[in-house]
Amino acid sequence: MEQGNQRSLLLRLASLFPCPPGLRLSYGTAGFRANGSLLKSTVFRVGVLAALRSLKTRAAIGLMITASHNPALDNGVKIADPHGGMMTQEWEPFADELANADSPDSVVQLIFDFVKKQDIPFGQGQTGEVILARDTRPSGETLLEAAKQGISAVAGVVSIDLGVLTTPQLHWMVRNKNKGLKATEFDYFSQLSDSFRILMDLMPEEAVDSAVDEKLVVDGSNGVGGEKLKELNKLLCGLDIQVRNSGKEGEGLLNERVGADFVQKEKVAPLGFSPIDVELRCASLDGDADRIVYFHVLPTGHISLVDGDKILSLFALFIKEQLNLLAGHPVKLGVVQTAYANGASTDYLKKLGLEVLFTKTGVKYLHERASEYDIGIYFEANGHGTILFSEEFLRWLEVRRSELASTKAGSEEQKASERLWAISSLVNQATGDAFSGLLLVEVILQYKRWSVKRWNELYEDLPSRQVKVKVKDRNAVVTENAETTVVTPKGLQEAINSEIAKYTQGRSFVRPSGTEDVIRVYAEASTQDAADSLAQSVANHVDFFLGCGCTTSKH
Ligand code: G16
Repeated sequence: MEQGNQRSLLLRLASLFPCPPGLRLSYGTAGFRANGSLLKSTVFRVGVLAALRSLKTRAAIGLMITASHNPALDNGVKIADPHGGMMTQEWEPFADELANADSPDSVVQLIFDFVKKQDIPFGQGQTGEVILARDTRPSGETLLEAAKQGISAVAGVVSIDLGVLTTPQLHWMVRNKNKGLKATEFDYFSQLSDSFRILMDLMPEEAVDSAVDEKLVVDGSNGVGGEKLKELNKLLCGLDIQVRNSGKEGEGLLNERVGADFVQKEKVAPLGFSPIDVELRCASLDGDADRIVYFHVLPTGHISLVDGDKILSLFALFIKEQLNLLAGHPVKLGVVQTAYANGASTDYLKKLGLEVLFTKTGVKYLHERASEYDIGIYFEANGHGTILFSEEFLRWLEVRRSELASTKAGSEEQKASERLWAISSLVNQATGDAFSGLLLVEVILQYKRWSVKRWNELYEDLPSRQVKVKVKDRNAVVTENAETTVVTPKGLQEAINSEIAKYTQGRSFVRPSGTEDVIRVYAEASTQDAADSLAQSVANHVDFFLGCGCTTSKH
């Protein structure tokens, strides 16, 4: 298409999606998020951006409509790059400018300037492809249509609408498609269930004979995860998952007192779970099924939470055990956490002899650091994480597997090589995935014949509390040192330090959320009362420094 025609097509379509007056958005921790009714122009523009990214990378790009753990009326949009991970951070400033441009003319001008700067083969006969999906939010369908319009505004790029998917499914499909591998939803379910079966088949006999006698029940957060998990369950051998809060009519609202975010932050059982469930092994997904936490219900109705840190610890322990059985390769194994990681988990991982790195909040940061290892395990305490295997390590493992299959078949060493291979195929290599995380947890608990209670005893969490503070401008808080030190406003960090000093084992930090319009406060101390009180005093300082006299709410 000629440049003049391309310009007028963009202008015409951009004019159909005016930006609501005063709307200012930032790409944030995981894409743009706001009330769904405000997002049509943003999603249209992100559609254009995804199409340009496809032209630039000459590969398929993913576009997901979701606001994950946010309330049902919110929505959001994020982009998956060709490798299946989050969009390169280099394009985030352009995404921000584009989303906030105040007129169709400025949208078009920004696009043409960016195309020139990035040397994107735009209007030169180059073709591209954007794969779209959405979660179950009421505004999802309309926003997906806006994204398609944005993609259609870029000549040569087509959209492929995959309808309702979990976020990790879409990331997995983008990665597989660009690697020339099978990439349908059925392929996704098959890969997970096949590798799960291989791991179950490699189970030591004593473990098979004494299966853990707890039923697994999963809270689907009334989102996309519940129904999809039921589909996966049909293909599983050796595990039967019951799903509650699957989002069917009458079961409640998306993320409303249910789901991984609620359970992890509030430390209470989701709706639909009660003391009669004491004998069950329970897990919660979040709204788009990229996070998972476990818990078990206590007779008092409280829960004992097994968060992302404990999932990370379980995975690290098991991978290390398998590597110890496998001679011949100095494997660089490392773990990545954020400041939210419970101090006790970091101590535990270090005692296991592991290198522990810290990054800012956001899987895009953790994923990047974890990919520097042969095997890199990353998890946020909120249950978002995965295990990454480097291509080089997998090449080595493939050779070693076949050597061991012919020289030491049936040995523990040979089985360890097969287990690691199966784990690399089970665990989503593109992003954190509640389903693959759940299946690996289930395998390991079965290998070890551990109940959730026994797993929880790996180490004792330091009591902690999270609160959020509504302020006038959350961007007024700037942090450094992986979000553990406030740089501005001046004086706030000193105030936090003086509170921390009052508590045994006290630790606290504050940061602006990238998905909600709040400042998050985290505190840890030697007792729950002390952690609660530290969190509250720090929240009061935040309120004072950022001065809006607004409410502070739990979690
Ligand atoms: C997203 C990110 C996570 C992050 C979470 C909360 O999760 O992918 O890495 O931990 O937001 O971020 P913040 O504290 O900045 O609001 P999700 O599951 O909501 O997509």
